[in-house]
Amino acid sequence: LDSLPFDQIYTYHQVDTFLDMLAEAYPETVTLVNAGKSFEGRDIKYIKISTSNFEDTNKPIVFMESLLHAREWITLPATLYAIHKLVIDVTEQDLVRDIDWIILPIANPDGYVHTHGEFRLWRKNRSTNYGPLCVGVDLNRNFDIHWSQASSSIVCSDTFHGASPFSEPETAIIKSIFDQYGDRIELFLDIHSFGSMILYGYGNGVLPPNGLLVHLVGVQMAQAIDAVKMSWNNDYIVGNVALVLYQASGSAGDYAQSVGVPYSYTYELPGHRFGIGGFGFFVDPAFIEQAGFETFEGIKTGARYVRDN
Ligand code: ING
Ligand code: ZN
Repeated sequence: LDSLPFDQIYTYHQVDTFLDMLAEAYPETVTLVNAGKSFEGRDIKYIKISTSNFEDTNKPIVFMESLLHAREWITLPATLYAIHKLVIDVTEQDLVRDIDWIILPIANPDGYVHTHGEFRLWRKNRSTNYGPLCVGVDLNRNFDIHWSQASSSIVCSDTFHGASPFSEPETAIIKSIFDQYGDRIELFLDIHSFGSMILYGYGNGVLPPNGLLVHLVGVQMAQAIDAVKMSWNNDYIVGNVALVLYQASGSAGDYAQSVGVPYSYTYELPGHRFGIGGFGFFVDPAFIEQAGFETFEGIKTGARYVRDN
Protein backbone atom coordinates (compact mmCIF):
# COMPACT_ATOMS: atom_id res chain seq x y z
CA LEU A 1 0.00 0.00 0.00
CA ASP A 2 2.77 2.44 0.92
CA SER A 3 4.57 1.94 -2.34
CA LEU A 4 1.74 1.85 -4.85
CA PRO A 5 3.50 1.77 -8.23
CA PHE A 6 2.46 4.62 -10.45
CA ASP A 7 3.49 3.12 -13.74
CA GLN A 8 0.30 1.24 -14.38
CA ILE A 9 -3.44 1.54 -14.89
CA TYR A 10 -5.49 -0.17 -12.21
CA THR A 11 -8.78 -1.91 -12.80
CA TYR A 12 -12.05 -1.02 -11.12
CA HIS A 13 -11.64 -3.97 -8.80
CA GLN A 14 -8.08 -3.07 -7.83
CA VAL A 15 -9.08 0.50 -7.01
CA ASP A 16 -12.06 -0.72 -5.03
CA THR A 17 -9.78 -2.93 -2.95
CA PHE A 18 -7.21 -0.16 -2.61
CA LEU A 19 -9.81 2.22 -1.16
CA ASP A 20 -10.98 -0.39 1.32
CA MET A 21 -7.39 -1.05 2.45
CA LEU A 22 -6.59 2.64 2.63
CA ALA A 23 -9.52 3.39 4.91
CA GLU A 24 -8.50 0.51 7.15
CA ALA A 25 -4.85 1.50 7.27
CA TYR A 26 -5.48 5.21 7.87
CA PRO A 27 -8.60 5.40 10.04
CA GLU A 28 -7.41 8.69 11.58
CA THR A 29 -7.67 10.59 8.33
CA VAL A 30 -9.64 8.56 5.80
CA THR A 31 -13.35 7.79 5.78
CA LEU A 32 -14.61 5.57 3.02
CA VAL A 33 -18.12 6.25 1.75
CA ASN A 34 -20.01 3.73 -0.29
CA ALA A 35 -22.27 6.25 -1.95
CA GLY A 36 -24.52 3.96 -3.97
CA LYS A 37 -24.58 1.82 -7.03
CA SER A 38 -23.95 2.41 -10.70
CA PHE A 39 -26.49 1.40 -13.35
CA GLU A 40 -25.03 -2.12 -13.50
CA GLY A 41 -24.81 -2.33 -9.73
CA ARG A 42 -21.18 -1.57 -8.98
CA ASP A 43 -20.32 0.30 -5.81
CA ILE A 44 -19.39 3.94 -6.25
CA LYS A 45 -17.01 4.78 -3.46
CA TYR A 46 -15.34 7.98 -2.46
CA ILE A 47 -13.06 8.95 0.38
CA LYS A 48 -13.17 11.86 2.75
CA ILE A 49 -9.79 13.00 4.05
CA SER A 50 -9.60 15.07 7.21
CA THR A 51 -7.14 15.47 10.05
CA SER A 52 -10.06 16.49 12.27
CA ASN A 53 -13.63 15.26 12.28
CA PHE A 54 -14.72 15.79 8.68
CA GLU A 55 -18.34 16.38 9.62
CA ASP A 56 -17.78 19.12 12.14
CA THR A 57 -15.03 21.33 10.93
CA ASN A 58 -15.52 24.39 8.80
CA LYS A 59 -12.38 23.84 6.81
CA PRO A 60 -12.77 24.38 3.10
CA ILE A 61 -13.37 21.23 1.09
CA VAL A 62 -11.66 20.41 -2.18
CA PHE A 63 -13.73 17.89 -4.13
CA MET A 64 -12.11 16.07 -7.02
CA GLU A 65 -13.30 13.26 -9.23
CA SER A 66 -12.06 11.35 -12.23
CA LEU A 67 -13.28 8.85 -14.82
CA LEU A 68 -16.68 10.41 -15.33
CA HIS A 69 -15.75 9.51 -18.91
CA ALA A 70 -14.68 5.91 -19.14
CA ARG A 71 -11.93 6.06 -21.74
CA GLU A 72 -9.96 8.83 -20.07
CA TRP A 73 -7.69 6.38 -18.29
CA ILE A 74 -4.81 8.69 -17.45
CA THR A 75 -7.08 10.56 -15.04
CA LEU A 76 -7.22 7.63 -12.64
CA PRO A 77 -3.50 7.39 -11.80
CA ALA A 78 -3.48 11.17 -11.44
CA THR A 79 -6.17 10.93 -8.79
CA LEU A 80 -4.48 8.00 -7.07
CA TYR A 81 -1.27 10.01 -6.98
CA ALA A 82 -3.10 12.83 -5.19
CA ILE A 83 -4.52 10.36 -2.68
CA HIS A 84 -1.02 9.00 -2.15
CA LYS A 85 0.37 12.46 -1.39
CA LEU A 86 -2.51 13.44 0.88
CA VAL A 87 -2.74 10.25 2.91
CA ILE A 88 0.29 7.99 2.61
CA ASP A 89 3.36 10.03 1.74
CA VAL A 90 2.39 13.37 3.23
CA THR A 91 5.27 15.70 2.50
CA GLU A 92 3.20 18.89 2.61
CA GLN A 93 1.27 18.74 5.85
CA ASP A 94 -0.60 22.00 5.39
CA LEU A 95 -2.71 20.51 2.62
CA VAL A 96 -4.44 18.17 5.04
CA ARG A 97 -4.10 20.30 8.17
CA ASP A 98 -6.02 23.20 6.63
CA ILE A 99 -8.22 21.52 4.03
CA ASP A 100 -10.66 18.62 3.94
CA TRP A 101 -10.84 16.54 0.78
CA ILE A 102 -13.48 14.50 -1.03
CA ILE A 103 -12.01 12.28 -3.72
CA LEU A 104 -14.03 10.11 -6.08
CA PRO A 105 -11.58 8.18 -8.30
CA ILE A 106 -14.03 6.23 -10.49
CA ALA A 107 -17.19 8.21 -11.15
CA ASN A 108 -18.31 5.92 -13.98
CA PRO A 109 -17.40 2.35 -13.00
CA ASP A 110 -19.55 0.55 -15.58
CA GLY A 111 -18.10 2.50 -18.45
CA TYR A 112 -14.61 2.00 -17.08
CA VAL A 113 -15.02 -1.76 -16.86
CA HIS A 114 -16.36 -1.73 -20.42
CA THR A 115 -13.18 -0.02 -21.63
CA HIS A 116 -11.13 -2.88 -20.20
CA GLY A 117 -13.04 -5.41 -22.24
CA GLU A 118 -14.98 -4.82 -25.37
CA PHE A 119 -14.56 -1.19 -26.19
CA ARG A 120 -11.46 0.78 -25.20
CA LEU A 121 -12.84 4.13 -26.36
CA TRP A 122 -16.19 4.02 -24.55
CA ARG A 123 -17.13 7.38 -22.99
CA LYS A 124 -20.64 7.19 -21.50
CA ASN A 125 -22.22 5.14 -18.72
CA ARG A 126 -23.84 1.78 -19.56
CA SER A 127 -27.53 2.54 -19.11
CA THR A 128 -29.82 0.35 -21.19
CA ASN A 129 -32.91 2.40 -20.36
CA TYR A 130 -33.06 4.04 -23.76
CA GLY A 131 -34.21 1.40 -26.15
CA PRO A 132 -32.62 -1.51 -27.91
CA LEU A 133 -30.36 0.35 -30.30
CA CYS A 134 -27.80 2.18 -28.22
CA VAL A 135 -26.39 2.17 -24.72
CA GLY A 136 -25.29 4.93 -22.42
CA VAL A 137 -25.67 8.53 -21.31
CA ASP A 138 -22.91 11.12 -21.37
CA LEU A 139 -22.66 11.79 -17.65
CA ASN A 140 -21.02 15.14 -18.31
CA ARG A 141 -24.21 16.30 -20.03
CA ASN A 142 -26.66 14.92 -17.44
CA PHE A 143 -26.34 17.54 -14.67
CA ASP A 144 -29.04 20.06 -13.89
CA ILE A 145 -27.56 23.16 -15.43
CA HIS A 146 -28.85 24.36 -18.79
CA TRP A 147 -29.69 20.71 -19.29
CA SER A 148 -30.22 19.65 -22.96
CA GLN A 149 -29.35 23.08 -24.39
CA ALA A 150 -26.04 22.04 -25.94
CA SER A 151 -26.00 18.25 -25.93
CA SER A 152 -27.64 15.46 -27.89
CA SER A 153 -31.11 13.93 -27.59
CA ILE A 154 -29.97 11.05 -29.80
CA VAL A 155 -29.33 7.97 -27.71
CA CYS A 156 -26.54 6.73 -29.95
CA SER A 157 -24.63 10.00 -29.66
CA ASP A 158 -21.56 10.20 -27.46
CA THR A 159 -23.05 13.34 -25.90
CA PHE A 160 -26.55 11.97 -25.24
CA HIS A 161 -27.91 13.85 -22.22
CA GLY A 162 -30.32 11.24 -20.85
CA ALA A 163 -34.03 11.43 -20.04
CA SER A 164 -33.80 14.29 -17.55
CA PRO A 165 -31.25 15.94 -15.26
CA PHE A 166 -29.78 13.36 -12.91
CA SER A 167 -31.60 10.51 -14.65
CA GLU A 168 -28.46 8.44 -14.10
CA PRO A 169 -27.43 6.94 -10.76
CA GLU A 170 -23.83 8.04 -11.27
CA THR A 171 -24.71 11.73 -11.57
CA ALA A 172 -27.33 11.54 -8.82
CA ILE A 173 -24.59 10.35 -6.48
CA ILE A 174 -22.40 13.33 -7.33
CA LYS A 175 -25.39 15.64 -6.83
CA SER A 176 -25.86 14.18 -3.36
CA ILE A 177 -22.28 15.10 -2.49
CA PHE A 178 -22.99 18.71 -3.47
CA ASP A 179 -26.28 18.61 -1.53
CA GLN A 180 -24.46 17.42 1.56
CA TYR A 181 -21.25 19.43 1.44
CA GLY A 182 -21.81 22.15 -1.15
CA ASP A 183 -21.56 24.96 1.40
CA ARG A 184 -18.02 23.96 2.27
CA ILE A 185 -16.76 22.96 -1.17
CA GLU A 186 -14.56 25.82 -2.31
CA LEU A 187 -12.86 24.05 -5.20
CA PHE A 188 -14.20 21.37 -7.53
CA LEU A 189 -11.91 19.60 -9.96
CA ASP A 190 -13.38 17.27 -12.55
CA ILE A 191 -10.44 15.43 -14.10
CA HIS A 192 -10.77 14.51 -17.79
CA SER A 193 -8.49 13.98 -20.76
CA PHE A 194 -7.17 14.91 -23.18
CA GLY A 195 -5.81 18.22 -24.43
CA SER A 196 -3.77 19.97 -21.70
CA MET A 197 -6.46 22.43 -20.68
CA ILE A 198 -7.99 23.95 -17.59
CA LEU A 199 -11.59 24.80 -18.45
CA TYR A 200 -14.29 26.66 -16.57
CA GLY A 201 -17.93 27.56 -17.14
CA TYR A 202 -20.36 28.16 -18.25
CA GLY A 203 -20.68 25.82 -21.18
CA ASN A 204 -22.80 28.37 -23.05
CA GLY A 205 -20.00 30.92 -23.00
CA VAL A 206 -21.48 33.07 -20.22
CA LEU A 207 -18.95 33.62 -17.45
CA PRO A 208 -19.81 33.22 -13.77
CA PRO A 209 -19.94 36.46 -11.74
CA ASN A 210 -16.46 35.78 -10.36
CA GLY A 211 -15.20 34.83 -13.82
CA LEU A 212 -12.10 36.99 -13.67
CA LEU A 213 -10.91 35.34 -10.46
CA VAL A 214 -11.83 31.91 -11.81
CA HIS A 215 -9.65 32.62 -14.82
CA LEU A 216 -6.73 33.93 -12.76
CA VAL A 217 -6.72 30.93 -10.44
CA GLY A 218 -6.92 28.70 -13.49
CA VAL A 219 -3.84 30.39 -14.87
CA GLN A 220 -2.00 29.93 -11.59
CA MET A 221 -2.79 26.22 -11.60
CA ALA A 222 -1.71 25.90 -15.23
CA GLN A 223 1.57 27.68 -14.55
CA ALA A 224 2.31 25.35 -11.66
CA ILE A 225 1.81 22.36 -13.96
CA ASP A 226 3.72 23.87 -16.87
CA ALA A 227 6.69 24.51 -14.60
CA VAL A 228 7.24 20.76 -14.17
CA LYS A 229 5.67 19.26 -17.30
CA MET A 230 7.45 17.02 -19.76
CA SER A 231 9.05 18.82 -22.68
CA TRP A 232 6.99 16.84 -25.17
CA ASN A 233 3.74 18.35 -23.87
CA ASN A 234 2.26 21.71 -24.72
CA ASP A 235 1.63 24.38 -22.14
CA TYR A 236 -1.83 24.23 -20.64
CA ILE A 237 -4.52 26.39 -22.18
CA VAL A 238 -6.85 28.11 -19.69
CA GLY A 239 -10.28 29.40 -20.59
CA ASN A 240 -14.01 29.17 -20.76
CA VAL A 241 -15.02 25.80 -22.19
CA ALA A 242 -17.32 27.23 -24.86
CA LEU A 243 -14.66 29.63 -26.07
CA VAL A 244 -11.74 27.22 -25.95
CA LEU A 245 -13.47 24.00 -26.99
CA TYR A 246 -17.20 23.91 -27.74
CA GLN A 247 -20.57 24.61 -26.18
CA ALA A 248 -21.69 21.98 -23.71
CA SER A 249 -24.59 21.93 -21.26
CA GLY A 250 -25.22 19.87 -18.15
CA SER A 251 -21.61 19.35 -17.14
CA ALA A 252 -20.43 18.53 -13.64
CA GLY A 253 -18.21 21.59 -13.59
CA ASP A 254 -21.05 23.93 -14.52
CA TYR A 255 -23.32 22.30 -11.96
CA ALA A 256 -20.77 22.89 -9.20
CA GLN A 257 -20.45 26.52 -10.24
CA SER A 258 -24.22 26.95 -10.31
CA VAL A 259 -24.77 25.60 -6.80
CA GLY A 260 -22.29 28.05 -5.34
CA VAL A 261 -18.89 26.38 -5.52
CA PRO A 262 -16.75 29.45 -6.22
CA TYR A 263 -13.93 27.69 -8.09
CA SER A 264 -14.88 24.89 -10.46
CA TYR A 265 -12.65 23.49 -13.18
CA THR A 266 -12.47 20.69 -15.66
CA TYR A 267 -8.90 19.58 -16.21
CA GLU A 268 -8.05 18.01 -19.53
CA LEU A 269 -4.85 16.12 -18.84
CA PRO A 270 -2.36 15.68 -21.67
CA GLY A 271 -2.88 12.86 -24.12
CA HIS A 272 -0.40 10.30 -25.29
CA ARG A 273 2.75 12.04 -26.47
CA PHE A 274 2.30 10.55 -29.93
CA GLY A 275 -1.44 10.99 -29.78
CA ILE A 276 -3.66 11.94 -32.63
CA GLY A 277 -7.41 11.53 -32.50
CA GLY A 278 -8.60 8.71 -30.31
CA PHE A 279 -5.02 7.70 -29.74
CA GLY A 280 -4.82 10.56 -27.26
CA PHE A 281 -6.81 8.43 -24.84
CA PHE A 282 -4.24 5.68 -24.90
CA VAL A 283 -1.84 5.71 -22.02
CA ASP A 284 1.87 6.22 -22.39
CA PRO A 285 3.47 4.14 -19.62
CA ALA A 286 6.35 6.60 -19.48
CA PHE A 287 3.89 9.35 -18.59
CA ILE A 288 1.70 7.77 -15.92
CA GLU A 289 3.64 8.78 -12.85
CA GLN A 290 4.52 12.13 -14.37
CA ALA A 291 0.83 12.79 -15.01
CA GLY A 292 0.14 12.32 -11.32
CA PHE A 293 3.07 14.42 -10.25
CA GLU A 294 2.40 17.38 -12.51
CA THR A 295 -1.36 17.36 -12.05
CA PHE A 296 -0.86 17.45 -8.30
CA GLU A 297 1.10 20.68 -8.72
CA GLY A 298 -2.06 22.24 -10.16
CA ILE A 299 -4.30 20.74 -7.52
CA LYS A 300 -2.10 22.04 -4.71
CA THR A 301 -2.05 25.52 -6.17
CA GLY A 302 -5.84 25.65 -6.39
CA ALA A 303 -6.30 24.15 -2.94
CA ARG A 304 -3.95 26.65 -1.30
CA TYR A 305 -5.60 29.51 -3.13
CA VAL A 306 -9.05 28.68 -1.76
CA ARG A 307 -7.58 28.15 1.68
CA ASP A 308 -5.90 31.56 1.69
CA ASN A 309 -8.66 33.63 0.05
N1 ING B 1 -14.13 17.06 -22.59
C1 ING B 1 -15.20 17.71 -21.91
C2 ING B 1 -16.54 17.12 -22.37
O1 ING B 1 -17.30 16.73 -21.50
C3 ING B 1 -16.02 19.91 -21.21
C4 ING B 1 -15.17 19.19 -22.14
C5 ING B 1 -15.47 20.51 -20.09
C6 ING B 1 -17.37 20.05 -21.42
C7 ING B 1 -16.24 21.21 -19.22
C8 ING B 1 -18.15 20.75 -20.53
C9 ING B 1 -17.58 21.33 -19.42
O2 ING B 1 -16.82 17.08 -23.56
C10 ING B 1 -13.86 15.75 -22.50
N2 ING B 1 -12.69 15.30 -22.99
O3 ING B 1 -14.61 15.00 -21.97
ZN1 ZN C 1 -14.13 13.70 -20.49
